[in-house]
Amino acid sequence: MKTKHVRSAFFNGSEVNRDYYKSRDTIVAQATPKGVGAISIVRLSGRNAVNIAAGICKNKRAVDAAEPKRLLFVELQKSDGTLLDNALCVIYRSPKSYTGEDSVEFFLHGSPHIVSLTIERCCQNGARTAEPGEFTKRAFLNGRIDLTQAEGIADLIASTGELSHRAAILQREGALSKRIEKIRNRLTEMCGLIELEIDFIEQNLPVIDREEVQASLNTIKDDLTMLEHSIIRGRLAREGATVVIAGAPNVGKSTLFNMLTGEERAIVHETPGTTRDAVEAIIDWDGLTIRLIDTAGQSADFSGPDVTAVEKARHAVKSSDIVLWVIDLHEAHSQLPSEDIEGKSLIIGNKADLLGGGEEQLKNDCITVSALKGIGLEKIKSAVLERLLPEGTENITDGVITRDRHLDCVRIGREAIDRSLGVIDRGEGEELIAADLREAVDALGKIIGEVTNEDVIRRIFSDFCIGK
Ligand SMILES: Nc1nc2c(ncn2[C@@H]2O[C@H](COP(=O)(O)OP(=O)(O)O)[C@@H](O)[C@H]2O)c(=O)[nH]1
Ligand SMILES: [Mg+2]
Repeated sequence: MKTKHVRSAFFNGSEVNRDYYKSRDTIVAQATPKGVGAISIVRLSGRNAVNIAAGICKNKRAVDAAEPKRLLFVELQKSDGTLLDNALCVIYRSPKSYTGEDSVEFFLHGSPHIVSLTIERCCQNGARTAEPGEFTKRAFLNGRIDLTQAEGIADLIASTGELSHRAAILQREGALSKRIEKIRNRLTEMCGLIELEIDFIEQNLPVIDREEVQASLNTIKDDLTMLEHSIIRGRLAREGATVVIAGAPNVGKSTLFNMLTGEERAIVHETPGTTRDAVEAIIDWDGLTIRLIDTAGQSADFSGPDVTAVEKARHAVKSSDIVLWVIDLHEAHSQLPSEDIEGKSLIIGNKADLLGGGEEQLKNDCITVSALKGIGLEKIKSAVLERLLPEGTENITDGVITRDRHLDCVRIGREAIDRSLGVIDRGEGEELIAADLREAVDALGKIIGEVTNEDVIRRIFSDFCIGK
C-alpha cells in the first residue's frame, strides 16, 4: 500500500494527460486509396458521427437506431434530396470502435466524385476533414492502443514481406510494449522503495539494502542493453536490407544481378562500362525484403559520364548494409574492395566456370560462383542472411525496438541507470538515485506514450495516411 502512495506522488506531473490533446470535432475521410475502384470507404469518427451520418441518409431513423457493427443498406442524399448513392454503412458505438469514439463507415460505389460529395455532405452537417493519422491518434488518446502499437499499425500498412508483416503484427499486438512495461514496472517499484527510504531517513529506519538495489539495477541495465541491440533485428524486419553489387568493370555484376532477381533487368555486355545508372530490384530472401542494387564498375581510368557513374556507385556502396564485391577469378589482377567497406563486404569470385585449376588460393578467400551458369548463387544468399542475422540475434517474438525514436529513449534510460549505479558506488544520497531512476522511467514511458509531448505525437501520426 505504501508503495502505491509513493508511486503516485512520484509521477506527479510526468504522466501524460491524454484529455489535453483530445479534439471534440467529428472527423471524416476516405479510408481507401484515391481513384476509381469497385468500392470506396468513407469513415466518420467523433461524438456526432452517427448524427451526421443519419443526416445525409434518407432513412435517418434506421441509421440512428442501427445495431452496432451490422451492415445497413442506406440511400445517401444530396442536399437537394436527390439520390447521391446507394450504399452500405456500419455504425460503431463508443468505446467499441477503432478510435474508441462513435464511428460510421460508408461503403460507396468507388467513384472519386461520389466520395467527395459524401465527404462534402458530412462537412455540411458539422464534420471536418481528418488530418493524416488522426483516427489512429484518437485510438491512442482514448487509450485503445499505446504509441508502439500505433507505430505497429503504420508498419502493418507499409509491410512488404513476410518478416516486416510478422514484426508489425507483433508490435501491434503489444510485444514491445509488454517488454518495456515489464522493465518500467520494476524500475517504478524500486523508485517507490527509494522514495520511501527518503521519507524514513530522519527516523533512521533503513528500508532498502543498497547491495540488493545495485544487483537489481544491474539486471535492468542488462535488459536495456539487450533491448538496445534488438534494433538490429527490428530495423531489419521493418525496413529490410540494402545489398549493393559492386566491383571493377566487366566482372559480371549485372549478370549476377539478373540471376539473383530472376529478371533481365540490367544490360549485360562484354564491353566494360555498360552499366551507368544504378539498377534496383526488390527481392524476398526467406521473408526478408532485400533491395538489390547493381552499380557501374569502379575504375580509376574512367572519364566523362563514367566518372559520375562511379560516384553514384560509391554512394550506393556507402549507404548499403552489405556489399557483394564481385571479382573476376579469370583475371590475373582481380581488384579487391577498399579497406573502408571491408567490414560489410562479401567477396564474390565470379566466372568460376572459366577456371582450369591452380587458383585455389583465391577461391578460398571468396564465395565462388558462375553468374552466367547460375552456379553457387545459394551460397551468396546464405552468406548475406548469416551476415545480416548472426547467431544469437534477438527473436522478433520477444518484442524488439524498430525505430531511432525507441533507441534514443532506451539509451537515455540505460545511461540514467548507469549514473544511478555510480551514485551507489560513491555512497551518495538516495535523492540522486531517485532522480536518475525517475529519468529512466520517463524515458521508457516515452516509448509507449505514457509520457509524451505534442511534438512526438504530431511526428508519429503525421507519417500515417489520411483516413487511418
Ligand atoms: N564465362 C563467364 N562469363 C561471365 C560470367 N558472368 C558474366 N560473364 C560475362 O562477362 C561479361 C560482362 O558481364 P556484365 O554482367 O555486363 O559485367 P559488369 O560490367 O560487371 O556488369 C559479359 O560478356 C558476360 O556474359 C560468368 O560467370 N562466366
Ligand atoms: Mg554492369
